[in-house]
Amino acid sequence: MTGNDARLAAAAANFATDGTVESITRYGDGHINATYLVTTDTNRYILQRMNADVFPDTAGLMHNIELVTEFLAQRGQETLIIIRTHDGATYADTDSGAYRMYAFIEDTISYNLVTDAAVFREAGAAFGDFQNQLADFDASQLTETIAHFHDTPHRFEDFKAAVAADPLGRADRCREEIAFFMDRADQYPLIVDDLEQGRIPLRVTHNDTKLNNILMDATTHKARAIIDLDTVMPGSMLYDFGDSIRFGASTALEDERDLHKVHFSTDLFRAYAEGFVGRMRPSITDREGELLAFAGNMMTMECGMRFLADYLVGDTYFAIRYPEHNLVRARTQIKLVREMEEKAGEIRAIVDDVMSGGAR
Ligand code: ADP
Ligand code: GN1
Ligand code: MG
Repeated sequence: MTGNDARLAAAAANFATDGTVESITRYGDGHINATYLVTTDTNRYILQRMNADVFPDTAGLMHNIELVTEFLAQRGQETLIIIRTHDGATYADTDSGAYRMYAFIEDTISYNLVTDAAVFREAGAAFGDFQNQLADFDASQLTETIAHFHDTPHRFEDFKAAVAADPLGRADRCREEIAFFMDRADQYPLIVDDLEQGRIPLRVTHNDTKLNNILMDATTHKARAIIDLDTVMPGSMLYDFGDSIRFGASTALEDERDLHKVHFSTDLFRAYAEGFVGRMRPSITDREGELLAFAGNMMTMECGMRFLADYLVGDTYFAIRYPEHNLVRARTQIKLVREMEEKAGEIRAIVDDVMSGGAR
């Protein structure tokens, strides 16, 4: 047993699992938490070492998740099930960090790439349902787990600071990519300003709606549960719509190195919009409807500048598998934004059609 195995075994032992732990292995493709599959002789669980740099207020974070999962479960929605510690706590503080455990949601798949538009339409419907379900959740109960999470102008300030500091001398290798984000500075306030001025409503949103944060039934391909509830906070539905589009309306993985494979698919955009708007149409305001066509651009620019900033400062935020990983990710985001810009007219026409009830 390695030191790490021993630490994980000790962490898992805090939780009230059924059966005897047989194995603990690394699991999934999240960029933030360290996720493990725990197998006992009778059951399976997810063990996560929470990222304390990203989420410093562990208690606040877990309280949010407790409230949101209870609220969803009461409405009959399958959701994350928190496995408590032997002391009844929602997480365990150990020498090697704070851990939590969830029941493993069996017989599901999560996708890193959309291979079938129907899956993406289903994801849209599930995230639409999520917002509808949380419409009467009292948002004042929620802790803001990451301040300014989708405040794009704020993200841009961080990005400029990273460029200015350039602690590893990496900026020279990505002047074009840096210029891409500098050139679009006038676009960043669009959604946050509307929220601040009350032109669009503040809702309870997921804020991290990439496709691998939703589990689909392995047999029926219907959405089962929305996971990764760490960033459920007050926000705009445009964040949730836009972030799903950023990740799922691409023809390639988020970290595809061959940019010839990376395209923005208007067919996939339409599929997601049909699913999401199909569930939310009655509550979408005129202004939200107008901004839907731009939400994907905004969230993709924001995520792209976050990846590039992280590359510049030495990869302190997103987990990487090789030194240029964050730069590769930033480049796919740039390619997607360029194509969204080229296809803006078509995207707008799809939104108008879907908003007026059109579906193919
Ligand atoms: P991160 O914040 O690092 O993205 P996630 O909470 O999204 O971490 O978990 C990472 C991955 O682990 C998910 O994309 C999913 O594949 C898997 N996963 C997480 N929780 C569960 C669960 N309860 N049941 C099954 N799979 C899960
Ligand atoms: C992170 O946690 P994960 O891997 O689902 C990040 C998102 C980014 C995403 C990019 C808390 O999501 O904001 O959009 O990576 N989550 C956090 O893939 O920063
Ligand atoms: Mg995740």
